Amino acid sequence: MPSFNIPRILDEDDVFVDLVDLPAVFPLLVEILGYDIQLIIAHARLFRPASTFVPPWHSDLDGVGGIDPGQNPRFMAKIHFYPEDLTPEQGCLAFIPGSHRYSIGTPRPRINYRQDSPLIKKIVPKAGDAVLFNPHIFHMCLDNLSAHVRKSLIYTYGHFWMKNYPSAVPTHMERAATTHQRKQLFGLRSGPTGDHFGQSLLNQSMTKEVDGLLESGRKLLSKAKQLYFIKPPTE
Ligand SMILES: O=C(O)CCC(=O)C(=O)O
Repeated sequence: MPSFNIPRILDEDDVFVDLVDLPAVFPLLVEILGYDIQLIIAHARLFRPASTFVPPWHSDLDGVGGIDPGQNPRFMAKIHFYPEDLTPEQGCLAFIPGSHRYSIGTPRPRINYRQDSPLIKKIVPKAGDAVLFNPHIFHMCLDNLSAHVRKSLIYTYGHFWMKNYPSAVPTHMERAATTHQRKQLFGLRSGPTGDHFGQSLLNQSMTKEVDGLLESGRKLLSKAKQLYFIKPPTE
C-alpha cells in the first residue's frame, strides 16, 4: 500500500489532542464553521514514494445528500499539518482554485495533474505548515516521485449534528476532553438539555473566550486574504 493511515492518533499521544484546538488555527475554524463546531476525523498519514492514491481532482463531499456544499462554504473544513519540509515532488497537495463553488455532482475536471497548469495550485509546505481548505474544492495529492515518505496529520471539522468518525473520539475521554471546548469537539453534549442542533460553544459560559476566538479568527482571515489574494499594486 503506498499510503497508510494511523487512525486513532488521539489515543497515541497528547500532542495530537492538543492539535485539535491549536490557538493559531482554531479561531479560523470557529470563524468558518461557527459555534457548533465538532471534530469529524483525525488521522496521521504516511505516503510512500508511489503514484497518487487518491482520485484525481475529487471533492470529499461528492456523496453528500440533502445539501449542496458548493453553495455552503461553511459546511466542513479540513487541515493537513506537515511535520517536515516537502519537496515539490514529494506528494504535495494541489487544488483547482474556485472549484469549491461548483455544485455537487459537477464532473471531475480532466486536467492532467502531471503537467503544470495555471488552473492548478500546488502547495509545497515547510515543516510546521498547516493547509486549511474546504474539502468540497477539487483537490488531490500528486505523485510522490521523491525517495522519501511524506508524513502528514489530517483533521476534518464539521458541525455538532454530523456523525463523527471513531478516529475523532478519544478512548479515554476524561484525559483528552479537559475543557468544554474539547468536550464539544469530541462529540459530548454540554448538558442533559443539550441537543444535536442546539449545541454551541456559547452555551457553555464561554462567551468571552469565544468572542476572543472570533476576533483573532477574523484578523487571521484578513491577513491571509491580504497575503494570498490581494495582489500588491504594480508600479
Ligand atoms: O494528501 C493527501 O494525503 C490526500 C489529499 C486528499 O485527497 C484529501 O485529503 O482528501
